[in-house]
Amino acid sequence: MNNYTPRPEHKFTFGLWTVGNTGRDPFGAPVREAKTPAELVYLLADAGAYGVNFHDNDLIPIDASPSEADAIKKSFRKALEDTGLKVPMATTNLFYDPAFKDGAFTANDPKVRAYAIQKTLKAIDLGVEFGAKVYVFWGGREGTETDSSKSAVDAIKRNREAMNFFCEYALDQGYDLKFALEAKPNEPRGDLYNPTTGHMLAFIETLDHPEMVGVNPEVAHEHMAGINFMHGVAQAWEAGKLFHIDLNDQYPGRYDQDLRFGSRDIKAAFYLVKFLEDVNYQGMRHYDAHAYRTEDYDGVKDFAVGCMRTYLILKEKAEKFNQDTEIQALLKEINADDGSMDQYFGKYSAEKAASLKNAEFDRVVLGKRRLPYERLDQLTIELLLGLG
Ligand code: GCO
Ligand code: MN
Ligand code: MN
Repeated sequence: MNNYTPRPEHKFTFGLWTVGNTGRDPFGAPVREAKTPAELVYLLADAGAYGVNFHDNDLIPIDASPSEADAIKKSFRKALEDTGLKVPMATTNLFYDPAFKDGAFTANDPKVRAYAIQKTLKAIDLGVEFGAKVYVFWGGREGTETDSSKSAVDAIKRNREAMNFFCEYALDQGYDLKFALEAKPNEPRGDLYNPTTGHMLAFIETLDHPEMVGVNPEVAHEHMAGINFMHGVAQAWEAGKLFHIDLNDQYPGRYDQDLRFGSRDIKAAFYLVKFLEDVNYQGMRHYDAHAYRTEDYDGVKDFAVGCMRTYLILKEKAEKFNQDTEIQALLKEINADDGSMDQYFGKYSAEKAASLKNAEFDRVVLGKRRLPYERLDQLTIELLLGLG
């Protein structure tokens, strides 16, 4: 046993749809036989995960009869009891069925919107039944191919009304539940509304119960948008809104790849893990990724273990970064502060503004100061490459 062996206390979770992904893609048929939710629970427990999350229809097929649903729930519950795995998060599938081809909460057809709300109310009940404390909303079909079809303002208003409805519902039911909104710029729709975590954070502030709603940022989604994931996570964290996180990896500018965590941009993954560990993020480390299509279920286990090992390795690297004398000396130099400027910072006062306007700064000297970021970055790279 080494430090990199995933264990339940690390709070690693996977969606049923991740390890249960059969490798079907727009060009090809499944390459792995489907496993039941209970079988996937045993697989995840074997890999060292803490928990398993699901969409309503990952657990209960959309057309299951009540007796079929009961039987599935029974065997799933038994697998959870046998393994000790938890269900920290649940969500609704509002993208697969043809009924949602024009969106769910934002669809133009009011019957589709009402059905989407109904499906979500029932899915929330199902998640809570299995102990979920976080409920994720990912609006995979909440968008357009042609903006002739829909008012973007109406779409935002419809989405807001639905979220307000769910908040009141959770309060009414006395559920101990928080909501986490997951942004994605595109795919499966041509363009999705609220396309980044930043958009979501702004949207949340317009809700009736913003305190109940946070975000679920995903590495791949922000990388698809070509932006720095850790910055978005930091912004969410600073706002008290980092309720959940979807870890995976992604080359920018490509289709949604859902790669094993840290397998593409090690440096970005490092800064992310370092951030989560430095701020002592208490939430789940959830993987929303899937194994290559070339794998069988042994490979799926390799994939799951790989996601978690990479996190633990990067966590150790972050500790090394924080203890490295040369890195820390450089950071001290870069952040040197003799306190002489404190008089100008902080809360505004007319006196402060007046004295700042009279202060003298040597612009040329400021511009000449060397900031040794090349050395700092090289040391970071060497640490990641195994030196130091
Ligand atoms: C995707 C999304 C989904 C969501 C999931 C939970 O790109 O398909 O990331 O996997 O995370 O629906 O809400
Ligand atoms: Mn995704
Ligand atoms: Mn996701």
